[in-house]
Amino acid sequence: MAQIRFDVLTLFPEMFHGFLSTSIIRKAHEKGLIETNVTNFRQFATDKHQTVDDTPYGGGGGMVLKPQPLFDAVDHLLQDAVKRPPILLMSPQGAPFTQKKAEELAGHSHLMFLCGHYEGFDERIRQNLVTEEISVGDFVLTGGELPAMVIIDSVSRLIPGVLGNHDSAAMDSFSNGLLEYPHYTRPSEFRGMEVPDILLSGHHANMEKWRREQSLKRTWTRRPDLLKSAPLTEEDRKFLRMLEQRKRSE
Ligand code: 4G0
Repeated sequence: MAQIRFDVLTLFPEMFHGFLSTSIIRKAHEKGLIETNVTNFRQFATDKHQTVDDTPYGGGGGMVLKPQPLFDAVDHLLQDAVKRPPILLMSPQGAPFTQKKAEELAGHSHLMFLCGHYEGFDERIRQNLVTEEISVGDFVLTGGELPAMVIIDSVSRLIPGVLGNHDSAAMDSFSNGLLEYPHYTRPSEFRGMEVPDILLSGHHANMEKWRREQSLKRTWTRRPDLLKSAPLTEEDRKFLRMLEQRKRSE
């Protein structure tokens, strides 16, 4: 049995084909670590035109996604399920998706994603089917498919065995609450651009100190909001105070 199963409900299943057949996600499937099932909920429409939307009560423009095809699709997918998974609605009005949320979702054995291309979802879908409404950022897309792929990708890489030891999830940005330090590889000089001397010194403690300070400096410059919740040592705080002083005196 896979570590985690992703069920996706969408009107555009083809959008997932490239994603699911590529690189790390494909390998995770081949290793049996993750399982993804993409369903076109149009197949649960009951009329001969396979209608999934209708005009809104109260008038006004646009179309609203009918509740019946989605409720029936979820019932069908969960008929043999022992417990109900989180049912996530991809929406710009949702709670912000974060690394912390990815870690929480990675603790489940089953997740279900509802993707729409509609301004309007019948409110009963939200209130009685969906357990969480999630947004991947403050922007609007033509549909919830890309956000669902974003979440599936970020959750999958947290499943043990999906990433090689090499790029393990414990190593990256956010795992220590800070942005990453700059990386360099050979050559030590390229078109006149040099690698910082300290990284060529071989002095392990100095290199670690430099990396920590670069992380702190980058976070301070680009994402000062992250410093409020990052675990910082007294030495980190001292370095940040120095950056503040230096800024005030320039
Ligand atoms: C408008 C998610 C658009 C409303 C979905 C869905 C961006 C995001 C869409 C809905 C999306 C995001 C109420 C389901 C589809 N665009 N930022 N487009 N509802 O995560």
